[in-house]
Amino acid sequence: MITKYDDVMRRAAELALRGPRTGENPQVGCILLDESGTIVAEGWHRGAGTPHAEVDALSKVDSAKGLTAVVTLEPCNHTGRTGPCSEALIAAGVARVVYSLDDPGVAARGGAQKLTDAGIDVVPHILPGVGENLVHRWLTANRLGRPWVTAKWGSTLDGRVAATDGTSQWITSSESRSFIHHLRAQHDTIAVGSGTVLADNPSLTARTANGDLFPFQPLPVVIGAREIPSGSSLWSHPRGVLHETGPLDEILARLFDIGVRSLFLEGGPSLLNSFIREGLVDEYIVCIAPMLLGGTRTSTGDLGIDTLTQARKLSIVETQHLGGDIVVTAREAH
Ligand code: AOF
Ligand code: ZN
Repeated sequence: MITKYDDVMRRAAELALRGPRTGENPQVGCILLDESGTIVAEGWHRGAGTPHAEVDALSKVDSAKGLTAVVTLEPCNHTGRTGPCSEALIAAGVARVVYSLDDPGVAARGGAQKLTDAGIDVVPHILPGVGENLVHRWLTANRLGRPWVTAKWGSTLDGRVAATDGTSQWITSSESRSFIHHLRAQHDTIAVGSGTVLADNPSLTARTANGDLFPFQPLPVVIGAREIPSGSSLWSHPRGVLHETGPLDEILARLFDIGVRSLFLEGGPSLLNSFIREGLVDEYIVCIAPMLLGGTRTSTGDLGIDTLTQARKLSIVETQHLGGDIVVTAREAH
């Protein structure tokens, strides 16, 4: 169904993207309309502890009496780090609240009911796919009680990640690598196996093409029993480094408990394999280079799958051409 709020909701979703994709809170956008449907204020959420999108938009008008608020997420109904948006909207005197996605949070939900009880006209579920898509990672992480996991690798067209002698720099194009650095900066954490730290001495920073650090750096997490050597580049990472051992699901649950909502998994192959085997990967980013290597160094090993009916079925959500490579983004359906 097409409604008169669709375009404004799309604009609200664009505003939401101005906020950080990382951290504990969802990206939310809010627009205030006057009676003629003209935009009078735009707001968005800038991350946990800062004003919510609705409060940000309300702060930009002298009076919100009679206005319509268009929000990507149902206004919250709880006092967390900030006060309830439902009450802020009621106190400001808005006439109508239009939103896309219901807030699934046990504490936060109920804003729509509170607004309705206060006599405000509430229009829910406008372009629900837009609101859902915006916070898909946040919804998944909260539902599963573990961070959203994006696994990335670069391989040849025949699925090899290194030559037989182990050489692997560089299979993918510089454009693909620069895309990967942007992706790193969109995750709370970046994980590698302890063997990879020994083999590659990675710095795990998110950098521009000329080596400058992005403003946001994900926290490096090393997983596995081997010690991080004293000479490791990770010791000079601006965020420090976390070293975790034990079952992967327990590590992820611990990370969730300290506020981690997304993890970028960079390898190596055995850690990647374990994550996939245990069904702990939500999204795959695979950079495929126009090259053939043959040999035994394949992107994944034994996934515990014996027959085709047990295959992990994914859906491709995006494909891009980057500097001669094809970059495929695929998701697990869960
Ligand atoms: C909204 N507008 O812009 C956001 C909402 O601890 P707090 O106060 O920051 O609250 C975080 C929760 O509030 C979060 O889990 C989600 O349910 C909701 N986020 N709600 O009305 C916003 N960011
Ligand atoms: Zn709120």
